[in-house]
Amino acid sequence: MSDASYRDAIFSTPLDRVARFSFDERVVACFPDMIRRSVPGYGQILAMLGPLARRHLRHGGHVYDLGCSLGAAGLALAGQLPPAAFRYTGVDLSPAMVERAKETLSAEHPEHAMTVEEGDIRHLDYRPSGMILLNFTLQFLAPEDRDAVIARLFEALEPGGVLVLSEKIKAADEQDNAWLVERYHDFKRANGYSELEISQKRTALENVLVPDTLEAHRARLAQAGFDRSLVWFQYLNFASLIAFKE
Ligand code: GEK
Repeated sequence: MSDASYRDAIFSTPLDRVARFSFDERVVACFPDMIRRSVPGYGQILAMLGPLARRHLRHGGHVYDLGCSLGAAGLALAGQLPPAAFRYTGVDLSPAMVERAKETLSAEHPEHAMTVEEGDIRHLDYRPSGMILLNFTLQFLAPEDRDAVIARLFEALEPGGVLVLSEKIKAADEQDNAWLVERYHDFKRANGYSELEISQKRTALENVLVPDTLEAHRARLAQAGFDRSLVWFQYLNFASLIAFKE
């Protein structure tokens, strides 16, 4: 990804008051490093977006990337598909993310039709789209807002369209969940995060990132009208689903 990427040390010093996690300039600067070291399977999920688009998006179809951050999904698609294959709209609430995503996409893939807009995915005026990506974004919305967003995405999808939904998840069984969370912390330790960083980030994300179970996700997708959904990827407590609109 971008060469202007710094190592994530946001939670490496004791903070008097642990800051609530937000997507500000400080996070943007180290975002590629942070997400790679803290989201198991992030790279594998991005790597499958091209093949999924090739299979499910008509030639020249439109792709929404909601909560696009620095446009990593757009970069992955443009790296795998020719310019005429798709049109991309990234949307993010954070002005700092949008600015950097625009710069990166136009610098790396000037031939591809890719735009990035600042916006709140809860209130967007959605255009018809053939593929919608929610890559680790729904989890940051308040739980009471999630049903309505998924229902609106179902409406925006063209027949034959797909929604790719990647999320941090919670296991329904408490013991299973504890095991997954502990192994996830092992994953972070193995990726160089200290005990202090792990515990401070955990506190900062409390009430900001509230995970659902896979069962809750699938029930929500069905409720919104999706004919079929399945989990196509899972690594510890991180999973990606694909939902089909027939
Ligand atoms: C990736 N998809 O690299 N509207 C728009 N954006 C929002 C909203 C909202 N209501 N709430 C949060 N965001 C990316 C990774 S990161 C995941 C997604 C993470 C944005 C927020 O500003 C941030 O950029 C993104 O959702 C979540 O493939 O940091 O773990």
